[in-house]
Amino acid sequence: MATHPLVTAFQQAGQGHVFAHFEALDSAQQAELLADAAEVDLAEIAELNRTLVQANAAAGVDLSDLAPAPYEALPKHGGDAAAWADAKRLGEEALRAGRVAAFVVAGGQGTRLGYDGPKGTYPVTPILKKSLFQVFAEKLRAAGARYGKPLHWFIMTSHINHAATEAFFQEHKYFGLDPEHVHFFRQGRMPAVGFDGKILLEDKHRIAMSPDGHGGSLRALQRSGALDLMQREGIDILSYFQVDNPLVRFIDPAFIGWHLKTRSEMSSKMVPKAYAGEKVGHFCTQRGKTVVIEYSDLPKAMQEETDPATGKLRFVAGSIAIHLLDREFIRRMATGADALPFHRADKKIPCLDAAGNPVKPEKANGVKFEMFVFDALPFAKNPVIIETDRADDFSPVKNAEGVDSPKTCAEDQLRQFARWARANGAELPVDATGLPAFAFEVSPLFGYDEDSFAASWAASSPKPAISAGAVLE
Ligand code: UD2
Repeated sequence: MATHPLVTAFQQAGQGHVFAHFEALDSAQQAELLADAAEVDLAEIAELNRTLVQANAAAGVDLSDLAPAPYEALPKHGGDAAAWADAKRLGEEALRAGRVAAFVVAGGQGTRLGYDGPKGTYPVTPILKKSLFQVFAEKLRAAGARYGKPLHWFIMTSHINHAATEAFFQEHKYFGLDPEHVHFFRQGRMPAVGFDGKILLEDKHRIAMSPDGHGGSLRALQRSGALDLMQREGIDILSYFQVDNPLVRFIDPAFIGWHLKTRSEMSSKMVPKAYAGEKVGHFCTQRGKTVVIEYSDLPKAMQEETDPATGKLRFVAGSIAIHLLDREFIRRMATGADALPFHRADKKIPCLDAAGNPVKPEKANGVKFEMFVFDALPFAKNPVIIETDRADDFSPVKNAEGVDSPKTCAEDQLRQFARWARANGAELPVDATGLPAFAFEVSPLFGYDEDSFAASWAASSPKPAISAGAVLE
């Protein structure tokens, strides 16, 4: 039998071992291995081996000439109230014109949470235990009704959770959304390599592949036809958020307005870091460009550095992974000369040894390659960063216990509900942190932000009773 061209290509690239067991596989397995192999860009892997694997992790991230990035402060912190009001008006106009779509990256594996299943299916609300996906879906429905334009929603999954994610939406009838407006697509994958640059096998018929990072979303948006769909529908702004954060205001008129009025191609929200070592990216400038330096890459001394005049943290602007991206900017990043760099992550990767026996490594034995979406910022024209209130935008579920856990997230939701209710005159006892004395829940369909809550509250007669276990719908 003639050698398959992929086998030849792998041999020529010094990766022939991938097919070491090929002859012993049955035809279905051979087809599986060939399909995996077809996904691998050998030239890209050779380049990454040269620049990231052989160059060693010590090559690291460029920290030269870093300075804190400027941002638009909230009016209560000295920002220009008239400019914020103007931005909000512009954003509302764009929403009424149907120019905005939502985009959640949900390809991650939720390993830290120890939850088996797509993370978006995780129950988060305090009383009804609605899933993350349901919370987002209802926010979207409510915003569509508010602005008189149903919104499109793009959901990026990975190979591991794609089918389960789609099934979850079908089972729940898309949470009342029009299925024609909900679009699932898979992100790309990258093979893992050993420290010697050799592609690792997960099994004799399987390459050890993993998701290519949330930065892979830019390529995947192009490849899946999402950008073309946006273009046909007259949508030019994509609102990007992460699946783990039910508080996120992904339909935020002021943010959209800032993006529009500064003619920004990619905009971001920041919160002042809660403490020096908080695990968020840091917005910085570097030789005239905006960059995000991940917490793991910024030396502790810089994370802790304070401004001598104010005593406050110098690199204070934390990235909470909420962005707006222009459609054509995404297309340029996905297809043009500008491309996101890959980051190296050393991991324990179960694989086969040279003899074909399974290995369960105790320490890191190889490298995974991932792209980060915020690495698009230095390529964007006029990137703008705006401040947001953490309490209004950010309380992720990442860990089973402790910080950023289901418990802290449920409490932050309760604080938000209580804040909205009290601002509209409800009598509700809260403690010094704003946490109400009992649990209740506000459906996003009643209110998903301050304004929508206030509108529903004003329209309610009599006013909803808020007591333990109450649900405002
Ligand atoms: C991310 C940011 C961090 C901060 C924080 C806020 C990075 C590297 N760090 O940290 O700066 O903003 O979030 O919560 O982004 N995902 C995919 N495909 C992948 C990998 C991830 O869709 O291949 C999704 C994942 O489903 C989740 C999001 O990206 O929605 C973030 O992933 P993470 O939990 O790995 O990010 P984390 O907490 O390290």
